[in-house]
Amino acid sequence: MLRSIRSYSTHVDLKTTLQNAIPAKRELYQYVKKNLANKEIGQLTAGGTIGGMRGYKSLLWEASVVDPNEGIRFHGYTIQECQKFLPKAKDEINDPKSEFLPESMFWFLLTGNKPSQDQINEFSNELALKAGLPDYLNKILDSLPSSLHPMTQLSIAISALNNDSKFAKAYASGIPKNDYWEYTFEDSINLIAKLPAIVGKIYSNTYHNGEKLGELNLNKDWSYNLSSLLGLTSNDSLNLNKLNQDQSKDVVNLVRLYCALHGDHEGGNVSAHTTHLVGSALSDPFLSYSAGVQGLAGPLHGLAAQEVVRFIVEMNSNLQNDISNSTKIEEYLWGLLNSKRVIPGYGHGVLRKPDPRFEAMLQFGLKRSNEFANDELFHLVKNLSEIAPGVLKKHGKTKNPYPNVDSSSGVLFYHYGIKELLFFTVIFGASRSIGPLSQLIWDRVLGLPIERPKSVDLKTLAQ
Ligand code: CMX
Repeated sequence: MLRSIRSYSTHVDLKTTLQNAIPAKRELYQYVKKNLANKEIGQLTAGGTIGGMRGYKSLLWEASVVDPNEGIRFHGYTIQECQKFLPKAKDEINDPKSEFLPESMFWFLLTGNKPSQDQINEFSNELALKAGLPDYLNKILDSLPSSLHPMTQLSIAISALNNDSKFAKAYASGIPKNDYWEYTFEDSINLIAKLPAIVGKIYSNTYHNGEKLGELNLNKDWSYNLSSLLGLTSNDSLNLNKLNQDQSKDVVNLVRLYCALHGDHEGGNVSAHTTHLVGSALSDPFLSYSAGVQGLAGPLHGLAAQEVVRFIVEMNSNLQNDISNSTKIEEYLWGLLNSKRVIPGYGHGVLRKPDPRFEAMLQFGLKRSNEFANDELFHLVKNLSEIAPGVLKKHGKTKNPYPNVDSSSGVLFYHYGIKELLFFTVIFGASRSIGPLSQLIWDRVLGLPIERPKSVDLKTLAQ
């Protein structure tokens, strides 16, 4: 049963809802700062310092926590709970196959309050109104070679938007520290709003000669517009993959679920931590998140999304479509491990059980059993999730032999026709904005200081 969650009047917008939550949180921050500064919350060890700071509780992060065994909780709520109480698109409220919206998740992450349907309808509309790209950005994107990795293009586009940063301008004009959050908030909303158009343009420029693939629709939600600009909705002038009405509806819901679930995973992952670190120097949200995107582009983090699909496609071809043959699958995996390669989509820095985001994405396909009945890649991912943990356990190195978030989502997009491997992490990049940017706003509300941990050399550690 769902616990009760605060929700304010349906007429209060996101900024006011946030504003209402600020005094209590500022008071709590001051209390901790004044009274509990010396409270111990863990021990530092030489092993932790040379081992990527695993388990160091050294970052303030408000919206989510990852439990090693249960996975992500957003303000204490599981994925399934969020799926039940967060608002859907206004014209699909009663559709059981329709998923809740990433903008609902952003609202919840940022304020800790459940938004009403009216609030989300208005917020989706605000995002659509702010979605257009300035001319200079279109020109920058058009000037990039299509051979440039789409993640590099994404990072360039986001950092270029700092040309219009309200925070940077306000800071230069000397505003008081207590007001920083308001400009950070405006920049963050503008950035999130523009991501569908940026992502759509990168896709079109890189793979479709800059052709127009869809339209921004002011009456639709953020994910619908993102799907449309990727040429995935059946009403578009160019329905690239010739999806029928049901498939188009499904793929929009895939984008909704994927983006809502990939948005935040507490503070220590590379993209979130990098955004927070760069933002701690008072770099504006565009510069901060652009740095986060560069971290997401690493193969041990978000780029695993592309590596998983490459790996599944290659394994399927190697198995000659014999996807239920566990002996052959095990042999294939041992081949990888013996050549010192990792199994993409498996393992995690914190989790010690299968990632519930993996399960939720797998369920998306399983619920559409007719649609996915003949999709060998999807079924291979499922079979692999039952076989690979045993192999990794025997291999004996990986602390978490189970599938992570990147394991299942790529093949779902592949099914609906997004087959350009290098592009997968760009969708992750659009999604990941919502968690780190919510935290960046809180960083400015609380006035967190510049991050400056102490480093130590090996000689000192060896003493
Ligand atoms: N396949 C093979 N070996 C693996 C492995 C995997 N999937 N995951 C971990 N290992 C190995 C590590 O390489 C390490 O080996 P060495 O001791 O020789 O260096 C050993 O097991 C211990 O690693 P760990 O403590 O279990 O894992 P880390 O916290 O160091 O790394 C992660 C976590 C995700 C980088 C790692 O599991 C990995 O490389 N996985 C494959 C890539 C991937 O799926 N990344 C996506 C993660 C989700 C995301 O952030 O998007």
